[in-house]
Amino acid sequence: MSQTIEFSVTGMTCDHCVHAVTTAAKDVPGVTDVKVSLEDKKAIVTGDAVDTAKVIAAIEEEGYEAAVV
Ligand code: 9UX
Repeated sequence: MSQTIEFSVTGMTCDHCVHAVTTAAKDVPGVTDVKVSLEDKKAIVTGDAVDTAKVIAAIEEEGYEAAVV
């Protein structure tokens, strides 16, 4: 079943940051869609059986802080 998970993401200051976070989250198994908002400091991740810890780890590997909202 498809799920949508909201993450807070801190440290993004430009569109390149948004792109880095988006591509990192999209590489996590099960993720089908990622919408990152620089203004809201959020990442909305959609997918099936998504491991939230893996999403957070992928985002933090890029140098940003993430947490499930
Ligand atoms: Mo967003 Mo950066 O730039 O070095 S990717 S601030």
